[in-house]
Amino acid sequence: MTDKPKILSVGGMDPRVEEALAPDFEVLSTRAALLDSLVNGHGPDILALVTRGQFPVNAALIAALPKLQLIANYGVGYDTVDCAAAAARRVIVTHTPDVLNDEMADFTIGLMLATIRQLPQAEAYLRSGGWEARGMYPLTASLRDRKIGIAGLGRIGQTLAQRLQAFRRPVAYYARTARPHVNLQYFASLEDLAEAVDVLIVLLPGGAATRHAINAAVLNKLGPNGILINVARGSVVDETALIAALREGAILAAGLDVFEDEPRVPQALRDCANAVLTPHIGTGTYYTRGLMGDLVIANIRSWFAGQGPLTPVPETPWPPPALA
Ligand code: 8YV
Repeated sequence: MTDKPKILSVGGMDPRVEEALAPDFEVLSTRAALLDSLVNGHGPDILALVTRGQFPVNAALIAALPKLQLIANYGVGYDTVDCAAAAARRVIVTHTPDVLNDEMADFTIGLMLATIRQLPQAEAYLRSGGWEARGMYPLTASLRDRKIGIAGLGRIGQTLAQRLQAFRRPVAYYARTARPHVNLQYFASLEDLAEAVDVLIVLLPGGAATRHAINAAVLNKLGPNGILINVARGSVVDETALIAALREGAILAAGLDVFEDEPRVPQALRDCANAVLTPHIGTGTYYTRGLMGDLVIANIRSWFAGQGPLTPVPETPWPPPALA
């Protein structure tokens, strides 16, 4: 027995986070398969939960933890956490904003250039002996004659937009409302943005409100010369429509770091030679995952020191609104 506060860790948390918490907390670590037995055994004692978004923290799980006070999400996107259920119980949800903006902006530019210039395909050509056997790699598309659109101009989108200035290409954006201090062309509709640009970079948050926001109509507007880059959430893009668009040439190419049913990526998408596919590695560096882990730990420590959360999500503000 221990009197340390109990924390439930779901979905393969960064071990560094669990190790850092271990001296002061009893960390019950689980993957989905063991969750039921852990919740049955410890549910009434669990005060906090850490998650990295690979397993849903839904209303049923929140209900099974009657003393839950805090859900600390290791990631800026928290679409797998049912924030409405948390808010109804006055459970605070935290995430890891800002510390990953630079990494995500760097990665997005890398994926965009790799997709436009076909870097993975060209490398595979060399490795397989194609250069010697068949000669120079075919010419590719260029960023030089393209206009770039950003769908979603939050923290990462704004950091990316700053980086893109160095590329001396026009940049436009879509957001639900125009950002007052942003000096970029604004579109109030995704279809209109897609029609106006040649590269469409998706940075919209996941969740019900944005599910399949990038659909066949948007892809058709992007057009046969268009390139789609998605580093946000797989749910934002209608993957079936995207596969059809890639196959039929309705768009030119796609660079994808996120997928609808991770880690499962449809064979039909893997078969698309005009897609560059990476396994959700946008923030996946020692440096940035370290900063994200530090922020998860700092939120938990601050909370249990009675000082409130450091980075709560807007749906569970701190201090909480007065009860009606
Ligand atoms: C993941 C992410 O959280 O921050 C986000 O929203 O998608 C990523 O950083 C990361 O893969 C940890 O699982």
